[in-house]
Amino acid sequence: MDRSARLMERAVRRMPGGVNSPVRAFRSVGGDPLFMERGEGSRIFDADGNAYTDYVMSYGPLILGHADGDVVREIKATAERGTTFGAPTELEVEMAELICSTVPSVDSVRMVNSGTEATMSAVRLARGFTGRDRILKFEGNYHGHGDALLVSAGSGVATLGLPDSPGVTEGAAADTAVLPYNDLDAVRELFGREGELFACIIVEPVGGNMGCVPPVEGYLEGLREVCDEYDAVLIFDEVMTGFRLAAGGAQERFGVTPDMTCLGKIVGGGLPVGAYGGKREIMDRLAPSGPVYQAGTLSGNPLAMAAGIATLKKTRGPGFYEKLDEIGMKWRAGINEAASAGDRPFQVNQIGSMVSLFFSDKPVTDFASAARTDTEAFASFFWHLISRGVYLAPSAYEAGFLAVVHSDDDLSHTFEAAREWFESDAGKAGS
Ligand code: KE4
Repeated sequence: MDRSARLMERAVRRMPGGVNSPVRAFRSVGGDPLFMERGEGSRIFDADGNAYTDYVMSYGPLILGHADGDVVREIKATAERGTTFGAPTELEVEMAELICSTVPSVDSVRMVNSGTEATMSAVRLARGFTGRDRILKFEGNYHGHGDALLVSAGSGVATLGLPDSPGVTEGAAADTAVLPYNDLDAVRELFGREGELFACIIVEPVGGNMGCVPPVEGYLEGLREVCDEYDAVLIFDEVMTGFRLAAGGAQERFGVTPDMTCLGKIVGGGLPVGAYGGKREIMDRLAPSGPVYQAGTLSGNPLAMAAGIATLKKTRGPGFYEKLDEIGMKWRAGINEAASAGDRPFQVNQIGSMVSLFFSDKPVTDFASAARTDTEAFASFFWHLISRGVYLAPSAYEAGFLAVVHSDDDLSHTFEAAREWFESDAGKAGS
C-alpha cells in the first residue's frame, strides 16, 4: 500500500474524514486523497514522491508558487525574533499601509486569521453600522463557515435562509436571504420590497466556489446602485480574488468600489490570515474605536504579516499581473484546443488567473448551471490528469489557480494530458 493510503488509514482514526477541510477528502471525485509532502514552484510532491503540476495552489494563496525563496526567508528571519507577542508590531502597520494603498475601497483594515473570520466580522460590522439585521448572499457563493453565511436558498427567488448545515439554527439563518448569482432583476425585486431592512449585500465579485464564474456585464455596477439606493453596505468578498485579479483585486479590474472588502489567502502568503476593511466611517465602529466587537489572539501575527508583505511586494513588480493574465489566457486556449479534439460538450471559464473546465453544453453563469454540469466526467478527467502528473482541485465546484511560476512546459504537458482524455473513450460524449 502506498504511503498516502497508509497515512489516510491513520488519519481517519483520529480526524473527521481524515482531513482538516472537507474538500481535501476527494469525496466528489472518489478514491482516497493524495497526501502531499512538499511543494516547489509550480510543482507539488505527494507522500510517495510523485510530482504534479499544481493548479490548486492551496486554493489560491500561492500566487508566487510553492516555497517562494523570498517568502520563506522572511518567515525564517521573523520567526527567529519570536512568533507572536499579543502586542502591536510594525509589521502590522506595514501590512495595513500596503492594503490601504492598494485596494480602492479600504481606508482602514483589521487583520484576522481566516477568510471566514473576515466575512463573519464584516457582516457583523455592517449590521452594527446600519442597525439593520438582514443580509443578502448568493447561491454558489461561499464566504466561509460562519453560521449566517452557511446558508443555501431554495429555488431561484429570494428565500429566507434555510440552514444548509445541521447545527446552523433557523435563528442564525433567518435573516439571510439568498438569490441566484448574476441575476440583478432578482436583487432589484427583493430590495424593491424590503431594501430598507438589509444591512448588506455580500458577494464574490468573481464566483470561485461554484467553479470560476465571472459576473455578467453590469452585474457588479447594479449591486452598487442598489446598495446606494437603499443605504445598504456593499461587501466584496475578495478572499479569493484579492491581489489575484489585479493589485487592487476584482474591484480594480471591474472599476466597482464596494463599501467593505474581505481578504484572505494571498494576503497571508501561505500562512493563516484574513482581513476586512473599508470606509473609515464604517471601520471606526469596530472595537476599540467603536462598539462592534471582534478580537483574535493571533490576529496580525508577525509570521503571517512577514509572509504576506513579502508576497504583496513581489506582486507589485512590473508586469506581474500582465504575466498572470497571459498565463490564464494560454491555459484557456490550450484547454479549449485539447477539449475540441473530442466530442464531449465543455465550457471553459477564465478570468485572469482563475480558471475552470466544466462538462456541459451550456454556459455556466450561476450555481444552477454549475450544478447541471457532468461531475462524473469531471472525476474521470481529474484522475486521468493525476495519472499524468497534473493536479486539479478534486471538485468541479472549485476554481483552478495559476501562479507566475506556471511555465509553458507545465502548460503544454497539461494540454497534452487533457487531449489524451478527450480523445479516449472516457472523453467521448455519452460515455
Ligand atoms: P477560509 O476561512 O477558508 O480562509 O476562507 C473562507 C472563504 C471566504 N471567501 C471565499 C470567497 C473563499 O473562497 C473562502 C475559502 N475558499 C475555499 C476554497 N473554495 C477554501 C478551501 C477549503 O475550504 O478547504
